[in-house]
Parts: sequence; C-alpha cells; structure tokens
Amino acid sequence: MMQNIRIAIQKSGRLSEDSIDLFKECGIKLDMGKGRLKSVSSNFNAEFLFLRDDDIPGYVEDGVADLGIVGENVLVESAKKVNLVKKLGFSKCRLSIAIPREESFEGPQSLQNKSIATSYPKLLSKYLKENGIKANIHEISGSVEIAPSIGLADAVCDIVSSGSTLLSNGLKEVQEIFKSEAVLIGNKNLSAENKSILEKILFRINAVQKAQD
Ligand code: PRT
Ligand code: ZN
Repeated sequence: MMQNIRIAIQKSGRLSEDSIDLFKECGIKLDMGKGRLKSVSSNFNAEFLFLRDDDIPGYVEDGVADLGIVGENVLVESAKKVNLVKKLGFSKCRLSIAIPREESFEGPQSLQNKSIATSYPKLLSKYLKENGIKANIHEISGSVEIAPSIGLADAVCDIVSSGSTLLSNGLKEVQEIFKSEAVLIGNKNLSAENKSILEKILFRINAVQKAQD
C-alpha cells in the first residue's frame, strides 16, 4: 500500500479556508471535523495536520510534515530550510513600516536611531541593514499597531492588507519592505514516493489555477 503524504495547514486563521478550498478544488477530500488535529483523505494518498501557522515551517523542515501552506512572511522570518514549491496566489499582504500620521518620512534615514515595534525582527533588520540604518527593534508578538500610541515605539513594522488597522490606530504606511502570499512548502528530502504524490498535487493545482485565469 502506498504511504500518505503529510500536509500541514493552518488550523484556524486567514489561511485556513483558502488552503482547504485549494485541496477540495483539486478533488482531494479532507474532512476537517471540529477540534480535530489530523484527517486522512478518503480519496487521495494524503493526510492533513491542522497546526498554528508559525509551527508549519519547522515541522516541514523536520519532516514531521512533508508539505505545508504558510504565508511567505512567516516562512522567511522562520529561517527554516525548506523548499518553496509554489506560490499560491491567496492571502496576499505586505510587510510595511508605518509611523504616526502627523510625522514626516523622507526615506529610510528617517528611521535612524528610532525604535520600531514588530513581530518580524529578521525581515526588519535585513531591510535596515540593506539601507545602512541603525534602529532599535522591539519584538512583540501581537497588537503591534498600538505600540506608538502607548509610547513603546516610534514606528511599527507590520502586516498590512487593507490598511484600515493602521488608519484606526493613527498610523500611516510609509514603506513596504516585503510582499507576501500563501506558499506551498516542502521538505528538502522527500521520498521518491512522496515526490510522485507531490507531482500529482502540483498537476492538479496548476489545472485549477489555469481554469481560474
Ligand atoms: O493562530 P495562528 O498562529 O495560526 O495564526 P495567526 O494569527 O498568526 O495568523 P493569521 O491567521 O492572522 O494570518 C495568517 C497569514 O495570513 C499571515 O502570516 C499573512 O501571510 C496572511 N495575511 C494576509 C495577514 C493579513 N492578510 C492581515 N491583514 N496576516 C495578518 N493580517 C493582520 C494585520 O497584521 C493587521 O493587524 O490583520 C490586521 C488587519 O489588516 P488590515 O490592513 O486589513 O487592516
Ligand atoms: Zn501565527
């Protein structure tokens, strides 16, 4: 009997629905019962693990999962060694620097010696380094947008999609530093069997994407 490829997807959040829909559109059945952490497809050699998105790159690197779907922002920030197999075109967003609305921005040098709150210290420090800027990075795990108003930081570096969260916190977006979308990632040492299952999945994803164009 053929083994199942293990695919990690986000349990609940902005990636979940589109990830599940993608496999459904590929004709791969998965039933995501409430509270379940694992589900075996009834019509394809795959089983699904439902996880926090932040844990997915590590599990794929370790081989606990063979494939996974995460935001490219989370993938790059994690610095895990996995293959980026395919960009999926959903959950598009950007990582941007934002400052209080009333302040001015004349380019990266406006950030010199400032403090910046973010959940993405690696991506931010890469941007600062590339621009020769020294700034203080305050790593916080959530509610980054309120940092300036409570005096914790001069600026933020956070995920933006519509921009309304920044707006309602008195901030304005001044510099995009990274563009992101959902990506399919894979373990670097897939077995021959799993490689051939992945080929089948990619064939179906490509067909679905073509039909949507
Ligand atoms: O629980 P778990 O850890 O699995 O999920 P999570 O809460 O860490 O992640 P989740 O579900 O919020 O986001 C998953 C992925 O979706 C992110 O890693 C991004 O790749 C992508 N994505 C797309 C977004 C957004 N759009 C987005 N708008 N992630 C977060 N946001 C946040 C943003 O930071 C802001 O605070 O949503 C807020 C609203 O954004 P605006 O600009 O539309 O107001
Ligand atoms: Zn998360």
